[in-house]
Amino acid sequence: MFYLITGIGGVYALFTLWFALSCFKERTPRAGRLGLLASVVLAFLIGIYAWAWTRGLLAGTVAQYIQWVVGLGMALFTIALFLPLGRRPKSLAGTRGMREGAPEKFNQKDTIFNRAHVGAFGPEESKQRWALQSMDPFNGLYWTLVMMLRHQVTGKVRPQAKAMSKEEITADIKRMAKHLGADLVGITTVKDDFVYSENFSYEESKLSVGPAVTTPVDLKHKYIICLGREMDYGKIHDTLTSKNEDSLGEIGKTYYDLAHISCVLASYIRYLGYDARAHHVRNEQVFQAPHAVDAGLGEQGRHTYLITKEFGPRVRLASVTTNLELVEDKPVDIGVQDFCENCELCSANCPPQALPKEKEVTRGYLRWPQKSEQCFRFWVSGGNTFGCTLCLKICPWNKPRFFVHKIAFLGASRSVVMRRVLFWISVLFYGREIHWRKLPLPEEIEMPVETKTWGR
Ligand code: B12
Repeated sequence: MFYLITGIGGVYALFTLWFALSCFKERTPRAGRLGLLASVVLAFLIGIYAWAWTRGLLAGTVAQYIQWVVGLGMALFTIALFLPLGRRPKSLAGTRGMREGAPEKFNQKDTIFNRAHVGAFGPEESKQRWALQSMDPFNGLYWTLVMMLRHQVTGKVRPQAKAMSKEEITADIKRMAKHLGADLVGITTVKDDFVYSENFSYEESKLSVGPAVTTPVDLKHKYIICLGREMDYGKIHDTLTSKNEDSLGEIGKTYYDLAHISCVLASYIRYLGYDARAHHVRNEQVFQAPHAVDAGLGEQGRHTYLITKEFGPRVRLASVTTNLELVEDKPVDIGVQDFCENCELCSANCPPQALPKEKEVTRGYLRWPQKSEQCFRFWVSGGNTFGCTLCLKICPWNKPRFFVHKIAFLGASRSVVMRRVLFWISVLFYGREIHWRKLPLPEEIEMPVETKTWGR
């Protein structure tokens, strides 16, 4: 029993030390200091135990009995961290498992950005919606590039289709998506409930002056290829600090990466002889997150967007729809529903309180809702609040891909025991509150290039 206790204790002490060093590297010094303290305490306890054992102080029957209980307890606890415990089979049904009541279509003109564009919140906020997003280290160039890819989502289909089996072509497309830069790829069928009824047009809907101009959506494709791209941990860490521009720049960059990946992938499918359309931030006909849930990329978190096993919520999404026959992926149960029901760090830390605590039935699905107007108005209320990503930053699933975190999420995606441990580590080591600072709005705001040709 001595070797079991010292062995497991030693592994925990080393793991905690590794955790502490990782925390310093990821710029969370409080967690690093506490981790260091915990590893020293553990090492000290193991040292005392080893000393007492070698001196023969633990040879009595009671001491032996206690050692058995402690040793077995430690072993069972460690195994329980990785056993499939507390699974939610309903998650394996994806969005179908969340259906409740009658679904309703959503018009893209009613998203909060597009309402702001045509002046729903006044002329100043409609301009800020464009100007503030471009206040990044790249002077908003990525956003201009994405806008240029607005008209590259469709194209000519090659007349002779390549003959390949469904399995071969699916593997080929996934390989190509990764080659182009996607970190995650999954395939599902297009769900009509998550397709906009109409598309909003920036060019024809005059800035600050309603009404919105829209075109009906007629998406006939059967399959959707969902693409995820990781955002840099360090850059997202800077959200709502004096270095917020870096975080904003990373958002623009990832949007551009995905616009490029989705447009080129759609083009490749058309080259194979099948119709395909890219959907990216400046030209999309679908809600990305629920499709990604069905494609097995992850699950919806309390903050309403997708949490993945690989990067947590720190991913952006785009997609390609096609009539090419593909092999579908299946939704996953990685423990997010259970975790988020017991963790409210994102809603508690949302400055405009835009994340309600309870799930609600919204347009036919029981899911976590978001008060988008509150979120958006906070974005345009400061010099560094545009693109606020605090709910993502504080999410315990948002960790860099260091070894210690990979091990923790391997367990969390399987076992309820690891999920509870992880939550308490988040609260005790990283803290319950996130620190942020709002900067004043700039006096002059310059409109970005892409808006220059629109009516003002
Ligand atoms: C408009 C918009 C916003 C608006 C409004 C959000 C809203 N809920 O409407 C505002 C400004 C608030 C916003 C903020 C953010 N957004 Co936003 N947003 C969008 C956008 C462009 C359109 C969403 C939309 O049509 N909303 C209107 C209706 C549909 O909203 P809703 O009823 O609340 O439904 C939302 C979800 O619940 C989900 N959904 C709808 N039906 C169903 C059904 C089921 C079963 C499920 C599970 C989910 C689900 O889809 C909607 C968007 O997430 C999408 C891109 C896209 N096409 O999906 C990105 C998108 C959702 N945003 C994204 C992100 C990352 C953010 C921010 C973190 C900002 C940032 N810095 O990056 C914050 C997070 C705020 C929050 N907690 O939600 C990512 C999410 C990536 C992910 N991991 O899932 C997306 C997909 C953009 C992208 N291409 O990557 N966003």
